[in-house]
Amino acid sequence: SSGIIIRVSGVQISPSLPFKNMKKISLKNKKVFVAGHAGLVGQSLCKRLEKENCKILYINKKSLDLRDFNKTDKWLKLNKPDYIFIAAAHVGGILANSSFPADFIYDNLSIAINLIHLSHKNNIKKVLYLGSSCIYPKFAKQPINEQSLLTGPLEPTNEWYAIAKIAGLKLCKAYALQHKRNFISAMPTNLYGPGDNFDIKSGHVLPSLINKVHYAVKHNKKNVILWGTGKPKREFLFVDDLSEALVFLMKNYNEKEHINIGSGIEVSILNLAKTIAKVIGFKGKFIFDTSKPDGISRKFINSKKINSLGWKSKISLLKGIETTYRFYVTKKY
Ligand code: GFB
Repeated sequence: SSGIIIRVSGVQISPSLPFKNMKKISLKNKKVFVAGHAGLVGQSLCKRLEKENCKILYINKKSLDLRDFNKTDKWLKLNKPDYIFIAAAHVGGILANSSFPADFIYDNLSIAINLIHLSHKNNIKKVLYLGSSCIYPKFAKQPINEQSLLTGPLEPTNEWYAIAKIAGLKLCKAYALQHKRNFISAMPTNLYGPGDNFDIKSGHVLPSLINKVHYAVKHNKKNVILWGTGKPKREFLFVDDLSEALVFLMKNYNEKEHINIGSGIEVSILNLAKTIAKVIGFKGKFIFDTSKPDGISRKFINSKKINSLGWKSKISLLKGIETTYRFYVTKKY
């Protein structure tokens, strides 16, 4: 074979392969199903996949309920995708998560069970399942590495969603172990971008604050209410950076262990609010509603593994918020 072989304690490592099992695939002319194409991740991913010259398959929620096993099976048999990105999920901010525990656990478990089992049944070549950084224990050592999974109790405000996401990544691993399936999973940190849910009640902090601050500027309000104390920290990743990572992993990553996708950009909620105020031009004050939960105090993930494979986030928080705000105002991206 070509290339130099280094022998370390009897194990052969080729320097051209940054990690074991590296088997590059091409998406060119392949049928790629983006489950959840209309969501924050799905919209950005479909746009990114256009560069791959693949055939993107998608289906509206109203036409196919992914929680329905038989209908999903029928659709997969008819459309025969080669690859699947599972970006479909029931998502929401801290209040939605704590108000609708049954919906969050049932919907996300059903989507994961159906799509992963049916991908096996229908011989899908490779699946990439999307988790979330809330799967990690509340008191995990920061920055949180992949091995911290299931080493302690979860954050109560999102444990229902987290349990479903943990089940999803374990399903991928189980089918990889038992049936040699190339089903991989990725754990992104808090995401944002155009196409987000800007609703004040159900949205995540960043789009909700864009909505609130924009409203305050428009109506000459002096104050904007922040939930909790403003002290918790979050790591924010712009969704187009995530899409780059997802395509990269689909092409290059074949390990059974899940992999973190973070930006390294961590800010307190108050500083996030100040950055949003700067972008929108809000000169008023932030006041705190401490009857609302803070959630986890910090969840900064360790992205050394994906960084060492060659992916890094590129978009700064300021640039990402500007792009997201432009979308919020113009609906154009
Ligand atoms: O983004 P967020 O709703 O969810 O809230 P999590 C992050 C932080 O922002 C919390 C505070 O400390 C909130 O109290 N916050 C301040 C606000 N003002 C607001 C506001 O107007 N709206 C919102 N939504 N928050 C989610 C999980 O947790 O993270 C999901 O619920 C998922 O399961 C997602 O994992 C990535 O970051 O706390």
